[in-house]
Amino acid sequence: MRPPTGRSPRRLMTSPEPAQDQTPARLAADTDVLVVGAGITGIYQLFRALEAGFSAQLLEAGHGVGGTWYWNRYPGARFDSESYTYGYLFSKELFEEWEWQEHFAQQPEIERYLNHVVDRFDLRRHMRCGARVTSATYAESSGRWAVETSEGTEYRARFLVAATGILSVPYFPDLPGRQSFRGESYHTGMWPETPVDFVGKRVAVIGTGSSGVQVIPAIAGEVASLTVYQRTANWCTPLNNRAITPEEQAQLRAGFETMCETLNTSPSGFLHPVCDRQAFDDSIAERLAFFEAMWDSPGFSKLTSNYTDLTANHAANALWCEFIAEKIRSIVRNPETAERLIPKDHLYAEKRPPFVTGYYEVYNSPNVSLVDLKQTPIVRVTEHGIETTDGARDFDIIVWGTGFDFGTGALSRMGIRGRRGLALEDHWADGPKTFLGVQSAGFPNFFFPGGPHAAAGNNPRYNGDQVDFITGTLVSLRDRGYDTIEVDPADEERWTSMVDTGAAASPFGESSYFFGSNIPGKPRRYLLNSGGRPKLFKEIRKVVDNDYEAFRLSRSSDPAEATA
Ligand code: NA7
Repeated sequence: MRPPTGRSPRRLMTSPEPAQDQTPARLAADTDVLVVGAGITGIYQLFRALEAGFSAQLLEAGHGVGGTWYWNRYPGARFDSESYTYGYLFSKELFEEWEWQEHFAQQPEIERYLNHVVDRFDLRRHMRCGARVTSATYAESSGRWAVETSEGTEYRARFLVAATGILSVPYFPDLPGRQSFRGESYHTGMWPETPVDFVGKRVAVIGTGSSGVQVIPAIAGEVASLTVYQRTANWCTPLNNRAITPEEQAQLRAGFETMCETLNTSPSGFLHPVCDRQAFDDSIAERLAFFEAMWDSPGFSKLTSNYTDLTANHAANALWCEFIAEKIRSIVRNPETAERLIPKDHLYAEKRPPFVTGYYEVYNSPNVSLVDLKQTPIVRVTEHGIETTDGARDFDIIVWGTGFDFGTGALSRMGIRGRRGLALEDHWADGPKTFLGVQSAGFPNFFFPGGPHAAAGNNPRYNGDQVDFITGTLVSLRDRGYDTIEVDPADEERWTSMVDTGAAASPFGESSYFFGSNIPGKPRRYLLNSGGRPKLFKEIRKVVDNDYEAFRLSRSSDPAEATA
């Protein structure tokens, strides 16, 4: 793949060159494509747009690139998808030259990788970090987006691509006194660049989702005391991470094409082999041996390679849960603590299952204790610590592993205004409405790859499909002299209905954040697409084959467009 280095971007036929003498003082850039977010999707979108010959810029709120992998720099943060299946696959050279150290890389390595990609493809000069988008307004007269940032600058673009992520707006529960705590307070999703010193400190961790259960074992050995505040126990299973051997590195390089093919035909974007049996096809002894093999298998294969009826058949799922419960009882020495760590209110994968390294083991340490918030809820945060119905404890540090406003959080907070000033957050007041998880009606030339409604599974794989689709669409528009594209409301309605009705087929229950249920007042709508990547692929192909009939294409010089 040829990097865009040194190419002079071709501008869209209708994009005027910014006239120097008319440029307002605050105008920082005027481009064909403006990308928001320097996460894995935004970096790829910037690369693709430049490669296709568009002028492009990227704005990022963080002071460095990486998105999720910039903000979530807490101790223990790492992939739970295999590193080589999560990274970019658009360039074989890149794949060959970057050797991941572990099957599930840790945050510092991931951040280094994304910085390497940015430099390798000479993207940094097209990026502006520390610039948070505060508003984005579509001007119908010019057919262009005007985007303002926290720096007080304005950017204009024909196409706006928000690659702002689905897990990028941290959620803090509205607990009385939260602001009054005088010690140090950190959210896992907004971790400071300067490392936090936990040594000898009294630490509280609130939340036992994927982030909480990663940070807990990572700091347990350093702190004076660690108190874990758990509201809902999760079905945690071992990540089974290990270093990638030199032989495996060679195999990965030699098998690149085959690996890509497997990933592209896997519904959820993993390499894990699919099981050929249902749970009750096996005898009790065979099932036990199979579950042991699952327990020892890497990451998400406990879901993707498990019995085919695991999530559809409650009896099958209950057997797997009982197996995990026995594992927890065998690891955690205090029987009461073990029972509190075993979920009683949901089956496996009804909530997003976390993967852990040494998690249950930490509860055997004398300096670690577990508070069950179902029995003794938090009453308030005090100046010195946390008070539950069982009394108060003092802390030096509180870690909030309390999750994110999933799917729509960032997009609803960016001040996006489409036709006739339509606010995206109003258009989505009852839940997101999208076509292919990339566009909404009433918001011409605005795309949001990696947003809600796309698929489910190994995120970069299907977010990459969306970026490829968007880039191909922009090229097609340019080739045919169009400069405006907007999805037909009927197709938005069709895709949104498909997502809503397909929610019943999702393994995730309504109590999972995939339905927005962790945010008070948020509409309970499914935010993924249970048709998965195959459905997304199929529909993208149909759109292209049918000459974009789901979209209205126009020229900004058309009178209808100018006055619409
Ligand atoms: P999650 O998975 O949403 O977990 C959030 C945790 O915070 C979860 O245990 C919640 O308990 C807990 N929580 C939320 N609100 C409260 C209050 N008010 N009191 C106590 N505990 C609370 O977020 P993560 O950051 O762990 O993981 C998000 C994704 O990042 C993950 O799925 C990966 O894709 C990476 P609850 O279950 O709601 O009872």
